[in-house]
Amino acid sequence: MRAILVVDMQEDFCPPNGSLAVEDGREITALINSLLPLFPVRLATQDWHPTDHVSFASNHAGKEPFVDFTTIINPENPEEKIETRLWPDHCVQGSPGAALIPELDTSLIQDYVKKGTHPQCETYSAFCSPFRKPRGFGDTGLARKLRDQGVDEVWVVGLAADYCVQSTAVDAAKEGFPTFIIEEGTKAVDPSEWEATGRMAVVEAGVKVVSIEGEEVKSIGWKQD
Ligand code: VGL
Ligand code: ZN
Repeated sequence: MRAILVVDMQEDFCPPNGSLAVEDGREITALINSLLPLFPVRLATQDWHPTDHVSFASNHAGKEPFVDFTTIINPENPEEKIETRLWPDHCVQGSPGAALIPELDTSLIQDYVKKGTHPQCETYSAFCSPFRKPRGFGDTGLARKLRDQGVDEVWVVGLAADYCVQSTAVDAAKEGFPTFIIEEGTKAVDPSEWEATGRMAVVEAGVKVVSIEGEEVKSIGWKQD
């Protein structure tokens, strides 16, 4: 059974008002809506942060969003530390910026996954935190949810290509699902970096990055009109 994960199509990631707007982020929505009916399992994710979230530059005196980093520590193993980028406040739980954009056809979405809810942990992936020693802190239950529904193939679209789409797709592949990203169904925070390194990292993890015009999408029944 095929699943589509629509990642973080939220106001804060979209122009014109998003605090962390991805250029042209809204423009992929029509394509996503047209893809949804091709998948029996259709889930949407939401970045869903408390106000004291560790990824907000505003919670670190003297630090700037986009350029500065902070260190997060695995609550289950203080020796594991990860440097993570700081952002403007975004996707605060229950705020207008955390809402899914109204253009997304949510009548076709069956279930929602919220991530980034732990104040001290950045979580780009819709599966779990980036900690690996041990792996699994902040498990959202997504892998289990997919398996319980008999999913055996995962397709990922949404925002942003170089952060949550990338991490979600890599984790889906690590969970053992054949995994695809549809290139035209995503946009990057930093498109040049995505071209230069992100796409390759994803492919190295076993994810197939495919074009809407390619054979793979044709084979699941998509027809251009
Ligand atoms: C994301 C930056 C911070 C994303 C989430 O959805 O790609 N990016 N939080
Ligand atoms: Zn976030």
